[in-house]
Amino acid sequence: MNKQLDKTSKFLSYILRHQPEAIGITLDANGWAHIDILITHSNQNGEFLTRELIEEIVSTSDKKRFTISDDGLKIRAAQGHSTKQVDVNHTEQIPPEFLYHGTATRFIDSIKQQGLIAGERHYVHLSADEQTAISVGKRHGKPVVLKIKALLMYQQGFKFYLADNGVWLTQSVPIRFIIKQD
Ligand code: HQG
Repeated sequence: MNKQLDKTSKFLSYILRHQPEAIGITLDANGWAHIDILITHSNQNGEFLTRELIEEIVSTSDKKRFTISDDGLKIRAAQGHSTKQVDVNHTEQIPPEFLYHGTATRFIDSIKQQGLIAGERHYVHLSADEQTAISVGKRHGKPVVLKIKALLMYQQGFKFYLADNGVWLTQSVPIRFIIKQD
């Protein structure tokens, strides 16, 4: 992804996940923003944005971060929200036996005490493969992959959701379901 696309993608993540009010827009309960309003308000706030730029970001995003609605009028972040404006109706799904969470070594002591917590975001993020978890963990420091007994959690009443882009979400992961990978 080139520099302009990367910068605009980060801007869209910021607006659609965390601070829509920064450019004076609101998201609906499912996280959707009207593309026309998003473009107008972005440009009014000094952030260059066009329909073409949005479409290029959506189609080239490595993690498929954004979804455009079927009618082409709206856009939302697939997952990762912290804004209280939204409560995305993610698809509830039975997870595979194991899912993976990438974190950094510096968080391990705290995770051993508390389990995995969502923190600022609405959910703990999990992936179906270890490689993705390693790259997520690297964002925070030296990566560690935690293997999560997801199916057992589900069988014990924990809910799992699959976001539009394949990221698995759950509210928290108690310590007893975490296996540390070496
Ligand atoms: C850690 C990216 C201490 C947790 C990725 C993580 C993902 C604890 C950090 C998405 C803890 C939160 C989300 C505890 C959890 N004590 N630390 N009890 N429980 N943590 O960024 O999962 O590139 O909010 O391990 O691909 O890293 O932005 O979550 O290290 O899908 O599109 O607290 O963001 O996508 O960090 O990443 P984050 P995350 P994008």
